[in-house]
Amino acid sequence: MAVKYLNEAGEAFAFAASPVKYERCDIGHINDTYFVNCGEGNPSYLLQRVNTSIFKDPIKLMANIKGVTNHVAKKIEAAGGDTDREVRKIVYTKNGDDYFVDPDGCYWRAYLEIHDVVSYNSVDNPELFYKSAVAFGRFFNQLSDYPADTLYETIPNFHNSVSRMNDFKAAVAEDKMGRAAEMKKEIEFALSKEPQCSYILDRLADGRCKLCVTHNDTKLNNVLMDANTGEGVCIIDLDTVMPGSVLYDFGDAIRFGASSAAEDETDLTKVYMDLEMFETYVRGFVGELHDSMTEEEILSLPMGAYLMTLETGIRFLGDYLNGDVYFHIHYPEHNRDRARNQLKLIADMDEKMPQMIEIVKKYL
Ligand code: GN1
Ligand code: MG
Repeated sequence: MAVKYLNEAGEAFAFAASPVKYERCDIGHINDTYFVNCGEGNPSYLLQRVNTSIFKDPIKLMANIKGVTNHVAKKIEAAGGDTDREVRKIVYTKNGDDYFVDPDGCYWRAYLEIHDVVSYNSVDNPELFYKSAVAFGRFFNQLSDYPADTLYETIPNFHNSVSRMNDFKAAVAEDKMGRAAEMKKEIEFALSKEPQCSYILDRLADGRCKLCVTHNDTKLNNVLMDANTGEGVCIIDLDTVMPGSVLYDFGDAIRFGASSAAEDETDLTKVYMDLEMFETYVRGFVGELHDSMTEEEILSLPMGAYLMTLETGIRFLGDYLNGDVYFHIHYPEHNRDRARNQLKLIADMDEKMPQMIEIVKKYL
């Protein structure tokens, strides 16, 4: 069922023509997203209702996105690229605003849709995964001179694994839905990883790792790839661009794309860290960023992958315990299954950590 005021929102934006069809996109876990068709011969668009229980200040959120996309567009222009294709292009309302507020107070925004691209929820082709690593590395480079202090923190402590663990412990203690007993084994396993949680924060605090502008949500499906050549075209989902560590961006990409299975695969025998994919990503990512990364950052890449997986695992599990209030779910036990999947990946990385470290050493 379409969300309320979808049509009103569609009419509010300065599209080339009135929308003729809306199609819901079910990939993201947070916002409500629609593809907007404006009829034969017209561009198509993406219309999103922002989840303001998560992004509390949508005006500042859009200010971030405007700043970041303008900055990236200048880099693309300077390189002779296509700014309609290689960066998200904000579409303004007929009043010239970058968002529309519906009568219920919900915030909507729109982007120009990009054609002849695909995005993947999983890949088994190392070459494609390599290209996604190059694309995220390039994006990171494009933002390396972005004034980080002008960025609003859209979700405070987003990749602070220590505070994520504390939130998880609170969810376990509260056990709002009475689901903790069923998840006892998983909860104990997750809690046993608490000592590792400060690994990145410790290194940011003493300067072994640097604070940079990062994307913070580098899932494979957040890079649009050319449908013919497979080259990375555009990095999307800029809601969490904030100061962070390169380990966050590397780590999140690995937990999603170097896993042998989808994030919600329930047959856990199919879920493991694919070391060939891991190395492929290291090659692409470090290849782009070698000059801007410290030796400690390169050596810490495996722990980046480990902590981003742990974080996502305890966020899914915490949300299951809290009654599924954060992530969109497609069936009642979806968060439980996602959590089990991420924790299986952690258990596998516990075994493969020595090999992961050997791999990154080759790229120092
Ligand atoms: C959410 O909405 P989406 O799918 O881009 C989440 C990420 C998680 C991811 C897990 C703002 O991202 O942090 O890693 O789900 N985004 C937010 O798939 O919480
Ligand atoms: Mg997102």
